[in-house]
Amino acid sequence: MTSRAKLDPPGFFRRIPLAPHQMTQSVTSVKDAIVLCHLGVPHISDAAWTLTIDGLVSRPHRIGFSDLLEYPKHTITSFHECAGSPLAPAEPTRRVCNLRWGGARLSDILRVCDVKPEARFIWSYGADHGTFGGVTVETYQKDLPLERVPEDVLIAYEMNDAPLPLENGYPVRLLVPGFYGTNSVKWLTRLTLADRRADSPFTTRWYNDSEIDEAGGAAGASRPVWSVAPESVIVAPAPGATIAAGLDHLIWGWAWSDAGIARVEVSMDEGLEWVPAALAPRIERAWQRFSLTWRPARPGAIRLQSRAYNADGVTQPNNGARNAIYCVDVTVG
Ligand SMILES: Nc1nc2c(c(=O)[nH]1)N[C@H]1C(S)=C(S)[C@@H](COP(=O)(O)O)O[C@H]1N2
Ligand SMILES: [Mo]
Repeated sequence: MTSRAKLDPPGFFRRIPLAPHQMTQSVTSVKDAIVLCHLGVPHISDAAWTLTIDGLVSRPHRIGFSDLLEYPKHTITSFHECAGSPLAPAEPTRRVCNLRWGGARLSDILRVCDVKPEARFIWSYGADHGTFGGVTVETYQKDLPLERVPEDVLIAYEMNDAPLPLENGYPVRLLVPGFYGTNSVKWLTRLTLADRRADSPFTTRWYNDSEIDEAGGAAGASRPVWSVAPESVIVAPAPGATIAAGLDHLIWGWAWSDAGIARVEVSMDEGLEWVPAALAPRIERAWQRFSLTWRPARPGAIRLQSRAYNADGVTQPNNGARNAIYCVDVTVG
């Protein structure tokens, strides 16, 4: 970019169209997808867009949109989850959707650049600029471990088989499936190979979780907000629903994590007893449907909860974390 992209609208902007009980579609429609912009929405045409790849590479590159289309196109269905506000990182927000992404594989592009052996991270830069949280930046910048790239990182130009909407990164964004949305830099203009993490406020000051030691205190170390931890939401019944005692009801929802989900349990008694739910297999990196038939015996107020486990047995905490157990209060009438 020789000149800075115009922002319209400028400044922080988000749209979260669906609450969990409205997430009834397996693949979320584009109009219902989450939108999160820290600095505003830059307008760049595909003709003007370029991507510079530099840093620890033997052959730095600059490619245009038509060059990008020359690479084989890959599609992947993946959940897409915002980590929540970096100013309130432990607050659960359930800003999530599940989309079909299309683009070139970053590994195919990097092969041409000949990455040097000492490279360990990729720094990614967006065309947006401005002020967030009282800090003014020239670009939205993130990083990711290089070892993650061969798996399925995309330089994406499609969402649900159509060009990316402007707000979601048109014409081109990074997509790191399995990582929190914050890492998938929109309006991508530059990738720099490096031997250390980036020192942007979005990689140092924000989007790092404090490690908790065994006594429950902060251990001083921090962990980048990269890999998505196990999480689940109940779609039905909806909060506040009144359901009939003595009849069968379907409790169902979605579960996801970076490594997929191995099992989901549901509680109907404030967590005293946890009942295993049926769980659909993971397809690509999509969220997984869980369901359970429940016949409430007596009238009264009931709290339903779901908790998902990955294959290593890691599950959701009761509270105090962005992936805390989700609860739905219903009335059995
Ligand atoms: N350039 C740029 N990329 C960005 C952001 C941003 O503000 N600027 N927001 C990030 C955050 S916090 C999230 S959750 C996702 C949201 O992507 P979406 O708006 O397409 O849903 O984009 C990420 N990529
Ligand atoms: Mo986010």
